[in-house]
Amino acid sequence: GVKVVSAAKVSPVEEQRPEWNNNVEYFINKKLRVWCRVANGEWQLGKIQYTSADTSLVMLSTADVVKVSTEDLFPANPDILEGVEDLIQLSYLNEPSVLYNLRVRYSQDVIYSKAGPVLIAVNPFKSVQIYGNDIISAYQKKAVDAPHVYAVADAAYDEMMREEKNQSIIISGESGAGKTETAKYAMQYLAALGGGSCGVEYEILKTTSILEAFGNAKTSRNANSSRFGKLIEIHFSAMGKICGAKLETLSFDQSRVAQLFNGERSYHIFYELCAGASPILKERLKLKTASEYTYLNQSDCLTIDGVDDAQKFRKLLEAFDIVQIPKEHQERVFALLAAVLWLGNVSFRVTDNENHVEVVADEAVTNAAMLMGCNLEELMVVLSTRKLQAGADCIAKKLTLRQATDMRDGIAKFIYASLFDWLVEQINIALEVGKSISGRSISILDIYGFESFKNNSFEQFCINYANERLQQHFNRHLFKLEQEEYEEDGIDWTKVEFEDNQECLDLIEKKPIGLLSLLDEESNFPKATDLTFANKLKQHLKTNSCFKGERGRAFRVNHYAGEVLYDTNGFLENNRDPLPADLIHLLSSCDCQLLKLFSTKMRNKSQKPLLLSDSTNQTVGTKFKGQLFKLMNTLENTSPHFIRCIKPNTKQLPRVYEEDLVLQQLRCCGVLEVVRISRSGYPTRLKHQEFAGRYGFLLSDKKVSQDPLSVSIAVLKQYDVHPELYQVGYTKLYLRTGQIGIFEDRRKKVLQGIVGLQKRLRGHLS
Ligand code: AOV
Ligand code: MG
Repeated sequence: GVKVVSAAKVSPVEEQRPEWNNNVEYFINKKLRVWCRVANGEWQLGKIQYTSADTSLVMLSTADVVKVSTEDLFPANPDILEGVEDLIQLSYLNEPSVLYNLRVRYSQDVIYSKAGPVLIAVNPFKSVQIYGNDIISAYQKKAVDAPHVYAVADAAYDEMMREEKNQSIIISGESGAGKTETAKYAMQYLAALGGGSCGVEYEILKTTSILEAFGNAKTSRNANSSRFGKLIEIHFSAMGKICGAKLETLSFDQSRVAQLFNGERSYHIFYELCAGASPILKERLKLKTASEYTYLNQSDCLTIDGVDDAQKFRKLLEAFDIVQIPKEHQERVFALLAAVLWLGNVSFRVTDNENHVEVVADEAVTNAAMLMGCNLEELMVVLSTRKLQAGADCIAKKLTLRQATDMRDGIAKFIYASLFDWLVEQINIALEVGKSISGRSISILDIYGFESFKNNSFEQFCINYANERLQQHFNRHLFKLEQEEYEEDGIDWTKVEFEDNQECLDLIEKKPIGLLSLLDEESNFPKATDLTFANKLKQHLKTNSCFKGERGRAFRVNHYAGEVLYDTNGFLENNRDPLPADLIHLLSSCDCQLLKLFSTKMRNKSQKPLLLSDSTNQTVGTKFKGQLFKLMNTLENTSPHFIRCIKPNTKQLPRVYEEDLVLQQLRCCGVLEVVRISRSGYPTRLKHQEFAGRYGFLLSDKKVSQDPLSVSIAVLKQYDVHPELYQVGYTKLYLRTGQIGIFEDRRKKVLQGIVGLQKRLRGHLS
């Protein structure tokens, strides 16, 4: 994971030690409280009774006395610092103190805190009364400044208006930590602040319901888990009014359409359609209940507690209307969804002892063909044979059961993925930024959170890869840029080395020997299997310390947020995403306008038939990497505002705060390190010219040489500023928090004095 260590390679927590060691006696004498890790691993408050070299006796608040290793003791903060807003304010920055501070706030329903520049949001798993118009206007009027997602959105807006620079709000955290909800509140705030000119803000807010219906699903971690990543770029006019938006998505692995794990669901839209379609629509789509579709009933999970799918469907129809998706398009979308469901029910009959099959001509395939608007016979042929070119002849080869099932699922996944991409396009058309763009924008990033299940597939691999990239962006900004600036300017700064996650990214991205390249290479061998792929990885990647080969098809990756065990089962197949030419041909012959469109797009991407051995065809992994790079590039050109969502328990319950789980998340996202850097750093930086230009006139000794650096130093000397409070770099002056305010006051006073004097002089003369 990401560890930030000082030059002496001690952890940030141990950094507390030297100071603390001299202080143990002090803590005993003053009867000050300490944190002490008791036998079950919990942290408890107590007072040290006695200490020897490495063990201490501590009396807990329960009056029990325990003997603990001094290593398991940390200074506790005084009562007055209980539940501070910003972790920077803590006198003692250690893990138990940070955990306790967040817990105290959480127990009072205060879910937001700051860690220096980063907002921390702890998921309440219940509704808390801290949102809505009154609170929005309080933040807008700057009547409150408590940490809040509204405050972050407000700061981004102000900075955009003031500096005319594009902003981004980057939300990260594990699956179920609250990213998507937080993103919605941020959008709500911006809509309130910048809305009113053309009403496009309502459309923007409504796109969320559409995207969630098609892109979210119930997983074991989150009943409304985003299975795609999104970056919504909200554009503002020069007056600060919203004038449009642009959506960029990070595609998802569509295997969920055809295959589900127990307890999970497919995308919400399928259940919503089945539950909410009107009788007329149902009749037209030959729609049955969700329980009758193999794609939906295979996981024994059809409903979500507390969610009314039928009502959600009505909300979706409303959203479609607001975003101006025409009714006939809506109908086509529903027909294709029903077609996907019917495809899942298509079955095959084995015709010989080599497992070759033909399609069973039942209502499933009939309805699928009807809904796709294609010829039934042709669909049955495509589902059960493959055309091969043998010299000048074209022969049809029967597929085996496995191949035919893959083909069927492949068509379903292709239709669904194309539908999702098409919807995003339609939304972008509806929200299109007007011609009079000012170029000002705020982007909100909400992707899928880091995932580690018992069984991790290609889907988790892509998700975790995206999070790995995002983590690097975070590191770069908060650590690297900071540190580089100090170092370049020759500042004596307790060097902060950090292990960033470059090695893990190399493992995945490096060419030609990285996980993605090897996957593509192996995907090109028709004979390759999951096992040959796993062996290839083990052979080539063993030198990378983030990689660990396991027995059989498995391998481990040491991600910044923890180690994940992947099963290569399905990697090749999901990466290939093959669509044979005859299928594309079939789709282009369909009556359905959308399918025609999808097939043309597919054909344009590659002129050649899209078969396995076609290396010019982009694989899923490579396409994903391309999208991710594009997204990161958009983000690179903005000033980032970071929000870290924390999941307080795995049960999705309110009022439950599992310390280990919270600690692990704080550690892997480097919260303590951020605080440490912000505290020890010099947040104000001014070029010597700027400083000298603004405060140089304060000098009483006008004989100082004219170069800005000497002027700056002379000003500091004149006011006897303590050396601890500033540092002089080659090009800039670095000041501790608060110093610039003091100089501004001095400046103002002197200027007022001058103006007063001039007035008096003028009065005297007249
Ligand atoms: P995620 O986006 O981080 O997971 P969500 O934003 O979907 O997580 O949050 C999960 C659930 O937590 C929501 O459905 C709410 O029930 C609850 N929740 C989150 N934030 C709040 C809040 N501020 N107030 C009340 N309830 C909240 V994933 O998309 O799985 O990574 O891929
Ligand atoms: Mg989400």
